[in-house]
Amino acid sequence: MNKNLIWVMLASGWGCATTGHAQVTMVQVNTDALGLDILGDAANEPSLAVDPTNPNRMAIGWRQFDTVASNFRQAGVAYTTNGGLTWTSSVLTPGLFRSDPVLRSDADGNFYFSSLSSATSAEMFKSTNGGATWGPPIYSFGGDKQWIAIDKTNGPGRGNIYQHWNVQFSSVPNTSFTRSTNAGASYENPTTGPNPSLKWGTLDVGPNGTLYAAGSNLGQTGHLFAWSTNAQFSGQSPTFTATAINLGGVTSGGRNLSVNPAGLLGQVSIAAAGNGNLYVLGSVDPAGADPLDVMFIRSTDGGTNWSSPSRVNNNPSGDNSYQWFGTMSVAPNGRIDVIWNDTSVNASNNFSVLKYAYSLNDGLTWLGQLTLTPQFNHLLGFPSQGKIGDYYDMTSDNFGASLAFSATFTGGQDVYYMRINAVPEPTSAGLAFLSGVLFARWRRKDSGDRPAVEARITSSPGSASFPGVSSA
Ligand SMILES: [Ca+2]
Ligand SMILES: [Ca+2]
Ligand SMILES: [Ca+2]
Repeated sequence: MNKNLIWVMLASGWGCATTGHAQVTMVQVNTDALGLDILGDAANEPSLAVDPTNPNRMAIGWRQFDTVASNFRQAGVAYTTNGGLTWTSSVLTPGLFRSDPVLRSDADGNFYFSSLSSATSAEMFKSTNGGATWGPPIYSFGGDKQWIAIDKTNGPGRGNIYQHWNVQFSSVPNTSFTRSTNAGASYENPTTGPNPSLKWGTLDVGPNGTLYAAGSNLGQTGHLFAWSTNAQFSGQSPTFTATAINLGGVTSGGRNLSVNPAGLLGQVSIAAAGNGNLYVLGSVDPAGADPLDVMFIRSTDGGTNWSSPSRVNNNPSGDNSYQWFGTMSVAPNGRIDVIWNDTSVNASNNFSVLKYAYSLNDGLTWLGQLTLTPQFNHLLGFPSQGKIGDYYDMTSDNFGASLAFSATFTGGQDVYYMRINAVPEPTSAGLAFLSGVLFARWRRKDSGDRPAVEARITSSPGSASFPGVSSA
């Protein structure tokens, strides 16, 4: 077994009716060539790209500090060809300061790596071989905090790369948006972007090619949702419409000394589901004593109307605990995955565990609430910058999720890949892959509250058996 495969665990056993289930594999990514931890470094703010044509191929980028005694950092990068069991790591443009990685794939399996090359401008790297090698940096304007999305539809915008950033930190004054319509060969002169402008947010592309964005407003007094229906058309200059949304709290800043002193407590995640639903989620400070919760809203009409905010974490409301770095991704089958760091493990809020919840009904209710890691001291191992980055990143598929996150299990800040194999509640329809067995479970129409019908498919390379359907 590879040395950096540090654990496999069952968050709870199959058959438990109340707490949900997940099988977890966790592997450290920022290691030496033997897969061993490097002492005295720091690695944080990871992002990952998954090849949709071969999900065993992934790349993760992060901020690599070779010594915690300095704020100098490079673009750490690693790739896997075996579903994350082993990773090969290096840095892009060795010796040059880089920060704020954001990685995404296009529909054909090319990877893109957005990187700040100074405080105020961004460059993009492209890999056509699953992250094994990367092309030269391509100037893409930008600024802190940039995010990217790539059109994976079969529509006119297929392959378009969109980049948005905080207008307050722009390399070109009063702009916040650019795109590439030539597969990353070049980026267009930047434009205004959403107005009002948003920050600390993310982007996604809907099934009809519409580009969506969500984030905090510039004053951090609320949140904004924005969309562009014409960014997909290369002959048109992208225009946006922006509107206020209520996420049930504000993006927090400046009051985080026990959690992430110099950093965010979370960006705003937006996801456009395959059925056209829009979901927005973030770790926000709600009214009242509770300092932070993971809050969620949805729109089923393309963003015209939004639900009331709902709280994803289910600890008692009003507890003095932080549910931070809330991150969401949606599977093609519609399952919504959410992870966050949770400080409710002690009263001082200086340790976190990684928690996981998921929804099988388009965000109406949340299952799981599973603890996926041991607790770790999130204040440990800061480089000369008092934070463990500003975000995590996750991509979902029909069987689970691939997560890139940072934690301090070794005593320093390190970046990990985690595979979360979701096992659905026995009373809910869904698919799960567990120990070589594919489980399909659904509720019989006449079964009332009794357990669901279950089918199990056991497969090995080159063969599969389907033993049929039985009542569980
Ligand atoms: Ca280390
Ligand atoms: Ca509060
Ligand atoms: Ca809370």
